[in-house]
Amino acid sequence: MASNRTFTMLKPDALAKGYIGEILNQITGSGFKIVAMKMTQMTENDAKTFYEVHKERPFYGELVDYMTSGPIVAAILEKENAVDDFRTLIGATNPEEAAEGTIRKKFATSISENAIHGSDSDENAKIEGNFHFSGREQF
Ligand code: FUP
Repeated sequence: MASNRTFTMLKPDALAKGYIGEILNQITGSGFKIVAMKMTQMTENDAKTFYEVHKERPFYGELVDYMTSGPIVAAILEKENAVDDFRTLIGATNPEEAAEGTIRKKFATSISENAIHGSDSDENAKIEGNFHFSGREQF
């Protein structure tokens, strides 16, 4: 059964450019309800753990450095078919390949500084949401 929740992070480049409001507006305007949210900064250990699946990839070190370089906004979002619909809303990993109107097309800098994260499965949405939020921070 498909879950109705996904997890997102507005990444350091999006915050540095002042896009929090516009991005959240697009998310809620697309039918997602925010059920958990915080502004925080990941430690090196946090980022290494969060992105552990990528640890053998050549960009892993750069990814960890980037994700710890400034604050992020983490959130859990609720909507029917949340994981897939949110992946559609944010667009392809590489903003040059992202569809017109998607969040990455509009706000991302590059494939590594790509403005926003969206979970890729229901299972990962749960793991990632619980990584950032305790039970009583999830509404
Ligand atoms: P996505 O699911 O679209 O966030 O993409 P991936 O899980 O494949 O990658 C996670 C993050 O690694 C991306 F958001 C940015 C970074 N990355 C790179 O820096 N270079 C790459 O070639 C691929 C991913």
